[in-house]
Amino acid sequence: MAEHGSEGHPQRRRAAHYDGQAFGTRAIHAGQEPDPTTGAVIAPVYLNSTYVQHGVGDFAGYDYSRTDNPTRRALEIQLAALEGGDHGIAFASGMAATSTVLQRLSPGDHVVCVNDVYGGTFRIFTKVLDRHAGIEFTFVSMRDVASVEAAMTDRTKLVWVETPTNPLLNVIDIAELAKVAHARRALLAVDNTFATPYLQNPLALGADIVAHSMTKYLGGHSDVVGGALVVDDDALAGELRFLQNAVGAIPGPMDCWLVSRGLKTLHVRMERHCENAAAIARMLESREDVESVLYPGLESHPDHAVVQRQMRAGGGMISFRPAGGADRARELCAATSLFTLAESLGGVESLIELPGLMTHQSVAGSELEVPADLVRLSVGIEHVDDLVRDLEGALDTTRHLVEAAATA
Ligand code: P1T
Repeated sequence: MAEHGSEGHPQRRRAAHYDGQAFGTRAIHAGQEPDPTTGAVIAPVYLNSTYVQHGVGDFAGYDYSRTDNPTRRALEIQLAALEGGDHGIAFASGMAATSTVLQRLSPGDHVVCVNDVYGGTFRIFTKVLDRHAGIEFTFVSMRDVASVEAAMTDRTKLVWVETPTNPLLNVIDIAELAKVAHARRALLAVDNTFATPYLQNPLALGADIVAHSMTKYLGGHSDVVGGALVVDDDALAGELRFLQNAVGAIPGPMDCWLVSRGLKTLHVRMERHCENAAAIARMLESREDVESVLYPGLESHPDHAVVQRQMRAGGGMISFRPAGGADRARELCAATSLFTLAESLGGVESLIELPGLMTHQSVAGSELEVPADLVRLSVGIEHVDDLVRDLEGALDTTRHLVEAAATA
């Protein structure tokens, strides 16, 4: 079995071939050429685990599907072309992609991580990788890069950031962070799940690794779990591809095909996610019974200047704290009808959740604990008037809890 995936399907072009094409064109065409044997316009789902060898070691680019599979390879080229990198590497989940980046490190190595991350990322760093791999983690606010500089040591090999962060939607300056990481010879990895390559391209801003949960906007329809890494550097890609094959946390061909299909409409979906979210954020901000609204597209967002430099729009995620405290926040999550109460994000349908008790339960009691009254919205692409009406209705029906909290 080959150690590394072969660098290409004989008929398939590399991601760089699509340089110069606009985002929407790359989304639809990169890696998605018609099938060379049948002419099928849509790249087929290659549901096979192994490939014929005409003599020992004599095969047409693929030998075993953990190592490489044409449907997965088509997706990996599409991902690379959208992030503007040379190499896309797909995984079975966002967490599998994240842990693969950390598997490059050795006991005693140190990682500086932003102090607001997806609860599962915090969990694998502090409950798995520190104990089993002996990697040390320091969590710091990265809104001021001086605190990142101060946290770095001679053992720091990696800086890990999400931006916008989950769930507080802080926006971190990627270009500044890259300078700080590189000054100490550390790599910068950016989890770009919330922004997507349509809104933000970390490699172009100096990052070394882009990580994704493809479960979210990339797949876009809440019907598949997957993860991805995109890098430019050939040697780094070789290491990550080695781990992809050696560890084996790969996505199946059907899952790859679903994400490829989702990616073809990413640009169209993101436009509507952003428009809808901006309108909803403005509505929430105008209400007296909402205490604060966190949305990168609002001028009131504390990192708005960074947003304007590095993002094309504010994205589809909003967090807010209603007046009335945790009791009202909890009631509110159950009072909407179009916004479905569920974990995850990035699908065409709108979701609502309470991070403190749901997606971020694993940070409870830690320095990363999120406010108990924080409500998170993943704004979908339904008609905005219906979404606004749904949320206004839920705010109105739970308003009595504002007075109840005040007199308690
Ligand atoms: O669920 P998975 O595909 O393994 O992705 C993990 C992950 C990684 N990075 C970010 C920024 C994420 O938000 C996630 C998953 N997040 C949720 C399930 C959530 O509801 O926030």
